[in-house]
Amino acid sequence: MTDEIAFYHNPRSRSQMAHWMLEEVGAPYRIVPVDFTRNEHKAPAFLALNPMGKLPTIVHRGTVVTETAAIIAYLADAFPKAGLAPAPDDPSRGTYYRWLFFGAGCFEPALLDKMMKRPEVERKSAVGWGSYDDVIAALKAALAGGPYLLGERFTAADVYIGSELRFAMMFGAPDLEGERIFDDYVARLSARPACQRANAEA
Ligand SMILES: N[C@@H](CCC(=O)N[C@@H](CS)C(=O)NCC(=O)O)C(=O)O
Repeated sequence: MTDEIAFYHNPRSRSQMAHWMLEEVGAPYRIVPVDFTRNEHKAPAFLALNPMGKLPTIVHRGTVVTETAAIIAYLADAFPKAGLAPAPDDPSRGTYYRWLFFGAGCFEPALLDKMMKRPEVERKSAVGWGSYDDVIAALKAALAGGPYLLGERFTAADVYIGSELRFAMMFGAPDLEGERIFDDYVARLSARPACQRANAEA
């Protein structure tokens, strides 16, 4: 069975985050371009892989992986030589999981609320991400010890959270611009050769 990853990709999408991760781990991969304007992501062949009709999607050793955070975490484990995930018995694995899941379960929905101008719910205790302000404050606190989410160690959690932050700042999400801690973090991540290689095509 080939070790090459089939990477279903459109540079104008979240698959850009997976692209950076593929470059970080040095995985052998082949891009399968998906043209949104031609609705290729809703074609039966693609829906058979990902019934959501969404990117990113990868196929590795016969297994389909979808969901950006899952793909990033999967690649960190599948290519351990890159050292981008703490070992399962390393206590910092907990911190690592924490921020990966925070990215998918809190940061993304809070960000989309803001960007789509959805009104904040009155009972933030009943909403998993509380509020945009709480999420941003939590991220700020997490990065205070820097330079990365796990302190001195760069991990796949930085690829995911960092990609979301880059995206949020690019689109002018509130309370991020001019915040030294976010500016420095994103600049640090953007300087990584793997990030630059992935972004070269975008
Ligand atoms: N929960 C998914 C969301 C993926 C997603 O929404 N991808 C967008 C591109 S950024 C997409 O493929 N949209 C095409 C569509 O839904 O028609 C993830 O985290 O990967």
